[in-house]
Amino acid sequence: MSNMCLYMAPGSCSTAANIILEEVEEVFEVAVINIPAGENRRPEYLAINPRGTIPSLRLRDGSVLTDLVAIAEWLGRNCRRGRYWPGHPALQKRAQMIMRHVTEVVHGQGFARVFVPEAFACDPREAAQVMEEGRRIAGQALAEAARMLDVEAYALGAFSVVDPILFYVEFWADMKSIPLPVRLLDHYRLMLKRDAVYRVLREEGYNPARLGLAPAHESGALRKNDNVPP
Ligand SMILES: N[C@@H](CCC(=O)N[C@@H](CS)C(=O)NCC(=O)O)C(=O)O
Repeated sequence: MSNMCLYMAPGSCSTAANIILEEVEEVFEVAVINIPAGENRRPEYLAINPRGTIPSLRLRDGSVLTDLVAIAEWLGRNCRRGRYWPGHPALQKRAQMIMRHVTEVVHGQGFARVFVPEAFACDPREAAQVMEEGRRIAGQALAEAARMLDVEAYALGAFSVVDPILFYVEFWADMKSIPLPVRLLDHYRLMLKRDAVYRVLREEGYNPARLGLAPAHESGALRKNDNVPP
């Protein structure tokens, strides 16, 4: 059996999968897919992931996971004796809810418009407007995400695979100067202190010392005694 292989692009949502693989201390290979050069639409990659998206994770038995949430849950459940996947069914449900909100709404509805406005605009002249709309949607969805988290520290209290998923959109918000709610800025800074996060950011070409410096956006913040959904 061969090592796992992560198909990724530096600075993309695959950063979350890269961090999780480091956190669970798996030995894995990396295949960099150059999206601007169209490598994700070539037959070789479409044979691995017919949707042409990254990340994809080839497991040791040769099967492939082609969705970030599925990758996170699989690694959480199956590596390091499941220590980064919550044991309680209510927390598992919350983990799913937060990860889906991040990938489908914050990323899929918000940041996708910021990074690939042409996918949402019929007329190229509308690109600037679509990007602005994307920033607004991302900001609002990040405020909603802040309200889904445990009040302190990591998303579910203890560190789990949910945290790197949340991290990648916090990182994008930082890159794009979209202010983070206080709760997310605290979470982002906490994540930046983790060894695995530091290593992955360096490997992907970023300087962690320059990140997390922007001030927080107050609305959407959670205080210690606010209600948290079960
Ligand atoms: N829901 C998918 C979305 C992945 C996604 O959109 N990845 C982007 C990079 S961040 C991508 O592959 N873009 C290239 C394309 O869609 O052609 C997942 O969670 O894996």
